[in-house]
Amino acid sequence: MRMIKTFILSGAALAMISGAIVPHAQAKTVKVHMKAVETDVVIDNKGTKYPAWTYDGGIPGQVVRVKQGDTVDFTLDNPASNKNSHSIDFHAAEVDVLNEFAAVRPGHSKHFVFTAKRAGVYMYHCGANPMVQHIARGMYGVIIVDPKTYSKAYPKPDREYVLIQSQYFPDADNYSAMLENKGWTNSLINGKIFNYDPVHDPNATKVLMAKPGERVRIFFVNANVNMPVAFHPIAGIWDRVYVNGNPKNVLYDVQTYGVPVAAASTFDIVSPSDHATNNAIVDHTMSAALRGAITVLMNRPDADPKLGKGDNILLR
Ligand SMILES: [Cu+2]
Repeated sequence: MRMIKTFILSGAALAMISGAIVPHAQAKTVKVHMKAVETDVVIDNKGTKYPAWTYDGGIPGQVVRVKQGDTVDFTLDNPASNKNSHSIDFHAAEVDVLNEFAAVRPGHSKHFVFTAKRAGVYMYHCGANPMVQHIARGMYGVIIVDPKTYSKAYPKPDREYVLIQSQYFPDADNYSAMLENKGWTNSLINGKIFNYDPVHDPNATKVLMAKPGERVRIFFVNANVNMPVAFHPIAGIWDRVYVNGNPKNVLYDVQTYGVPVAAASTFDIVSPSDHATNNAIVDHTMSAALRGAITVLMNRPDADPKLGKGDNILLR
């Protein structure tokens, strides 16, 4: 009896302690709101405009981030000012394609709830007809479902960045060309050609930064409509690749990892700690790399301390 009492007491004490020291141990409900916006956006570093379809007016849409077990309470508004129906398809949701993911007509809204049961990094996108055009014109983003805790297999990184790649079709109305994979002229990274590459585009002003030796974690989404990605860090080696972003699916010491269309994975890179270096993170598929899919990661002691931290992981 005495032993049972002690056991119960220590159980309660443990629960209290673990509640205090393990952040986000309890599942939450996270409200997410998006608005479909048909608008011109700038798709390169010199200001070229493109008639995009977007979530909330930008490409890509907002980063949605929850913990494994959290519930997402989601609303999509499609204002009456839009010409087209739009929808959302969260790859992290296990629901009914004909219900939750159904198209929403202009002037209507859609609300649904799902629980993010499986840790990982997932694409979301518009699935309204014709889907190829809704994705190619910019309606995509990422939902990160963090595992409940960090671990030896999935250590806490020093910096985090989101990179989402897509194909750019300047002829925005020609969806049959998109289906045939014809007429794409460039690759976009987070919505812009050579977004973070001042080496190949003198108009580029942004790069990713870290300090030498830091563990940099990249959440990568292939939002191309037809092209797989050969994801490679030039002058580096992926220390770990988490397939689909799940800590259970870990690969070590990988040069290039293939990311199919509509897939996402998580990539850790650790640069030499004793001197400054640079990496060029590319889709090694030449038709993509040389037309926009190169991102510079600078590893230097004076790296901007704000980059790759907190909400600053998708650099706009
Ligand atoms: Cu759409």
